[in-house]
Amino acid sequence: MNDVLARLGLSDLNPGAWNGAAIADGYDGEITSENPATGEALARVQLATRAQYEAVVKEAERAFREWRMLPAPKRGELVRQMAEAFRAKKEDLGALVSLEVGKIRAEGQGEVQETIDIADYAVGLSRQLYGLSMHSERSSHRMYEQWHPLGLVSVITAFNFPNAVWAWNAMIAAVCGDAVVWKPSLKAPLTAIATHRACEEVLAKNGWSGLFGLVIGRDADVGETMIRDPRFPLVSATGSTRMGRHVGRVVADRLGRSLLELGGNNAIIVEPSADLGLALRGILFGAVGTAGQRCTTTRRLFLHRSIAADFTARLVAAWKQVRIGDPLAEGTLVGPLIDAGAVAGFEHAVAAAVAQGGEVLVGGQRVDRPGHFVQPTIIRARPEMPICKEETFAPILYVFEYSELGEAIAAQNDVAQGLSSAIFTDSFRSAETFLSAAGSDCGIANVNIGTSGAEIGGAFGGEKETGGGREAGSDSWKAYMRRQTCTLNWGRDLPLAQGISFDV
Ligand code: UN1
Repeated sequence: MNDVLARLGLSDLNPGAWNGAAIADGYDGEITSENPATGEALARVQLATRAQYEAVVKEAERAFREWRMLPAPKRGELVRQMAEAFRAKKEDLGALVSLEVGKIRAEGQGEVQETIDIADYAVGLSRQLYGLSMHSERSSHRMYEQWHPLGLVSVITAFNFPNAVWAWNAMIAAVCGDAVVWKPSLKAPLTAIATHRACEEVLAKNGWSGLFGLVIGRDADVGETMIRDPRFPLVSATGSTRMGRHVGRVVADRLGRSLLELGGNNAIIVEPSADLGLALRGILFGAVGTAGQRCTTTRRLFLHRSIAADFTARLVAAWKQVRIGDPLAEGTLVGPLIDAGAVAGFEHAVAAAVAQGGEVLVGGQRVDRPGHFVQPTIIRARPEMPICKEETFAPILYVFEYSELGEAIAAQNDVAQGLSSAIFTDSFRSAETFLSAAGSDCGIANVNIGTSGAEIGGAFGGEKETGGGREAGSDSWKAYMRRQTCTLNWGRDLPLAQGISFDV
């Protein structure tokens, strides 16, 4: 077994249900986690049964009843220790992310750094869960609102951020006083177990357990049970729009809350005034980074007609230099896609683009080596082509020309998704137009920065089919708490609001 896995406490065969310790009571088949760069098996995981799911949730309920009464800054102290644990394990955990989902070393390490950042952020937040106080219209009355822990939070994550997206939710939920049950992607179960264990060591050292449950199981079984389970007032799900639409419906039907972070179809507009060197770097990281498998990946590029030909040639030259290969090797910029299905999705999209009138300028092929590698691809296209309106989780960039900024913004917005967007310009007027209410309709809008790689301090998420949820920084914490409006009468009368008199 790989040393990294062993150091993180993983075995050849790992249980799939955890709440503190593993819950060893049968299993429902097993899966093998493979390295997408080589196709080699890393380790196996036993899938959780419904009985194990039940045990994990029961334990989370028990933990919640105590955790919610621990003062928030004390909860923050445990999260501070978790941040320290992630710092100590950053190298190994980042390497495991690279091994399991194929991120290059810098991005695997960067993902764990994102977890450390949100944990640090949550520590400070634990002293800032502020409610407002209002002036009552009644004399000798005081009115204010307070935020209480919400309860059990279910977190469903995708393969592409197998560590940080859980942390966005769990670190915030923990300081808010909630217990969390995590259902990770079956494509990244080992990272989930290692992440869970890092936090559990901290909890155990402090005499706590049960706060973070982990259930690795099938969508149709454990996943369905979880989203229907009324013990979860909040379901936070990251993944495809198709998945989110289903989760949203099911949770809405029981009047639960869902926090959805779904597909993106992110665009960059490049104006003639832009610093084109800067734009090139932003587009390269956005379109090629993580092999095009971020929800913030740049998928569409609008180039002003006056710069399109020259700038496209520069892009193509840069794309040709990108080193594809072993994600952990020095100098690699592009690792593999997650699996054979993703490669088929890439090939389908390239074929569809060509059939719809697109022209492949560079890339377009799978790479002939073991693992699931494809070439970063640029396709000259028209924004209205149906394939350009879809999110394909692969490094394909569709390039368009435009004449007027208004036309580019309208076309950028003319897709179902609304996650991230950017403009490269040195024109103050263009930047402000892009950021105005009539500008980008996305949850994230950047100027002279690409679409991906957001910091945790801002609220992360998007509009339309992206699902409307906001995670990570700003006031996203409010989704994990329940608001209570309290009015106190310290007088000797009972005046009624709205001046109503109601006496016998
Ligand atoms: C995702 O792809 O689901 O902004 C999250 C970014 C990262 C998070 C991406 N900080 O690209």
